[in-house]
Amino acid sequence: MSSDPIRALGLTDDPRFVAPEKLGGKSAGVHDGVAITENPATGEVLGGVRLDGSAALDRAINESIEAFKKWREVPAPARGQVVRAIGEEFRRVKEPLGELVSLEMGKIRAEGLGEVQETIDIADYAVGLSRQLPGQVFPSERAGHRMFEQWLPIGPVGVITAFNFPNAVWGWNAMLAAVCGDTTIWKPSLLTPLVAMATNAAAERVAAKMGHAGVFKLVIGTDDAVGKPMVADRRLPLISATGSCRMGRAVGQAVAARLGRSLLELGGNNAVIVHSDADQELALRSTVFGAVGTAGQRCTTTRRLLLHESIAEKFTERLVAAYKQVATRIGDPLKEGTLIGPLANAAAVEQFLAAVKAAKAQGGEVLFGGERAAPNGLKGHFVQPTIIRAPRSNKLPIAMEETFAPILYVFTYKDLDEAMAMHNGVDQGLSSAIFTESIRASERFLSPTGSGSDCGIANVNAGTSGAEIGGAFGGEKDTGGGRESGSDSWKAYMRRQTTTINFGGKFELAQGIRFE
Ligand code: UN1
Repeated sequence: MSSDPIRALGLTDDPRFVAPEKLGGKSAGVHDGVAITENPATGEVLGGVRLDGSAALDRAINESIEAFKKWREVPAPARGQVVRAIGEEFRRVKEPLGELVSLEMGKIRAEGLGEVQETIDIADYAVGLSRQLPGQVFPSERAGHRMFEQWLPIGPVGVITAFNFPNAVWGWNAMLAAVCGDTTIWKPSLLTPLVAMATNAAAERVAAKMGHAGVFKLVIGTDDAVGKPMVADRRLPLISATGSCRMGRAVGQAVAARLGRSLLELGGNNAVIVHSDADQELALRSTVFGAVGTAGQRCTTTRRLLLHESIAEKFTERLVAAYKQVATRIGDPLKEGTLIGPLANAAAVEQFLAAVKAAKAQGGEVLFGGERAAPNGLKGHFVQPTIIRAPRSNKLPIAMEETFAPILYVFTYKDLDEAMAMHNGVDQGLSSAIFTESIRASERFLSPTGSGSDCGIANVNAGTSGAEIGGAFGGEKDTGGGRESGSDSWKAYMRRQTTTINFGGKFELAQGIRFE
């Protein structure tokens, strides 16, 4: 680590920050209105953050509305220049911020830096978008009429994010919202408040310097004190939430009850199909990264592996050999050479162990891992990357669930119809991949009839995780249907207005109606 990122990012000067020595020896969690955050690799307390309550939320919403009224008056390309400067600021702090992501969340350094890069990328994307935000023009059926649509700022946006991408998922939302003319109010995970503070401060510092204070607000609090009232608040026309299906169901219902709009990016249960004719080396490397990268804590993590029966045995052997290699590289995420960091907290380890136990009880066979790990005696929340082979019947109910840990369930199929049925036979629909050299298998997977992959993301010869920002990101079914990041995801942050102008001056009705 180059330096102490908490200090380098100025967090020790933030009035909300409580130094570790002032926490009276308490461990991670919420105590007396303070969220204590730890390094999941060592269990060492990093500091505390004083929590906001519902009154602070209310104040933040009022201030955000005031900021919104001014921000929407700024021409979109000028808003883009502010986002451009924010992107530059993230370039400047990329190293300490990426290291803080590793320190507080536990992903390895390369991925921590990669996450900040994802925010920089979306900022760049948003700058270009600030000169577009294009509406369409339609031919009017009435003489002397012109019809078109325009996209307008929608208002302050509530953003709820998970611990696993504590910087970039805010970036996807906040950078697009900003060029769209919206302000954001961010409620981050209480497992990663320091990353949130540093991230929001970087954006707000730049915006304020350019005369636009208040565009980026951060409210750190519990679900009860902040999350629930935020979601229910009619002053926030859009709530964008990332997290578990359970959380999303609650958010979606609460927002729908007030007829608000929600953008949900929820759990995945992503599968890789390796067909008989696959490039096995490519499939292997992509599967290992997809399954053990970020210690299995991405919503895009590969959780199920569907192998054609003709290659299943050999491929599984190679996979186990690869896991043996990567398992020697579990450790401190900030240390050079580490490939697998810790899980988020003790509860995540318990969930991992419970899933392994359930899999065994259901006839699953642990081919590798399945236990806690303690690399170099580190006291953090480490587990072994784990491969579990489903029984011959392919019935393994635990594999229908998303366990946020590096467990890969392996199944075998006879033909592509069976593979597709297994592939689509889960509740979630985020990301998917097939490895094949055949155009038939690939087209079966991507079939334009919709009978192929039922996910929001479907890749051929590329794994399930690690999407670029340029495409729309999100999924179907219990994944929630939302799309963030690239393509036309920006439309979620604006309201559409269909406009007809009668420039001919004659009274004329559509559908040929006469009303004389
Ligand atoms: C998430 O896990 O919530 O595609 C986001 C990926 C990353 C984003 C993951 N670009 O794996």
